[in-house]
Amino acid sequence: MNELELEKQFNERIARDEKIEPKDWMPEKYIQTHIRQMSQHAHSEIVGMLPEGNWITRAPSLRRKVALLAKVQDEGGHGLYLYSATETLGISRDELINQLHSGEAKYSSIFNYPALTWADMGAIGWLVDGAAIINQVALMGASYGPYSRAMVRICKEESFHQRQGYEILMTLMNGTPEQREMAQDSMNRWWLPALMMFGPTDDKSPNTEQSVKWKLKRKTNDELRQAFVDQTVPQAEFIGLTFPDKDLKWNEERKHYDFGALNWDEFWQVVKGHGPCNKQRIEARIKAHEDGKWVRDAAMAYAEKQINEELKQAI
Ligand code: BYC
Repeated sequence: MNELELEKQFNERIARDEKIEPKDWMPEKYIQTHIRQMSQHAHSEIVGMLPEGNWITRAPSLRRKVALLAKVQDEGGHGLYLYSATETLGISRDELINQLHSGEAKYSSIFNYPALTWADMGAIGWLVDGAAIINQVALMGASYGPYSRAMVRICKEESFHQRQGYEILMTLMNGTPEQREMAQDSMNRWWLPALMMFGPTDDKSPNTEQSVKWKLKRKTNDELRQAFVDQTVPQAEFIGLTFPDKDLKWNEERKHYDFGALNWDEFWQVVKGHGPCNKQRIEARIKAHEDGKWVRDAAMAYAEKQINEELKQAI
């Protein structure tokens, strides 16, 4: 079968909502686009462990510490499923990690902002994981089987993360005036960066059109952003938090909330490496990778020993 016929069959399978599996024929651009998005997603999970990881030793109670520890470990697990799923497209883990460390691969802009107070653990769980869930629930319907299946488990875990974040903020909002102020300050700093997690507006998003056709993206950046705003406003109002956006209001005609323009210059600065924490995040990842070399070496030496022993027994 020639390339054109293969591509026609492939597009028909996508149209029928069939999952594409690792050994199936895929157009080269489908492979490269998936490697780009899935590895960016994996890197985001791994770099995303850093802002919260920094607060584990400062959690205000044993219960909070246990929950935060479990959450950060879950994010590490999500990164690992996603790296494995990306490897099924023919790229090695080493190559993926090198792309992150060299700055060639992106990771979510949101993790380049600092986590300054305990309330930020609430805002990250509620807003950042909340934004991630909106996107990832849609991605459960993605056409590439390993990506779509990874999302099912990831979404279950993210919903616990979101609730633990919301509960932290609810507790602070029921506390002293200083605690309420801390929660509001956190909301003021994380709300707009969380909205920018969904990426540029649709008219400025070069990848959306093709990714929607391939069912890599099931919704556009603006559709997801709007769904997130609509879901989050009543939750904030319920615990008494306000939004740092004077244009945020219900639009009866659209049956959605309107919201103000986002600062896209800031977004691109952060994406290009000039956010408040980009340098320290990458340095922390490189150090962790170097510090972990002995573990990888030991695992490889053990695997080699097992293979040699099996070979000896077979002879
Ligand atoms: N940050 O054409 P567009 C988590 C880039 S982690 C940085 O719209 P696309 C968690 C984009 O890559 C969950 N870069 O792109 C973990 C593209 O550049 P390239 C993270 C961004 O791919 C720990 C360019 O801008 N979730 O939950 O169609 C603790 C043009 O954009 C961003 C995912 O990764 C950004 N925010 O759409 C707590 C979800 N936005 O690559 C929580 C999977 C855009 O062409 N990813 N760019 O050079 C996606 O759904 C899509 O990749 C995006 C962007 C919606 C993010």
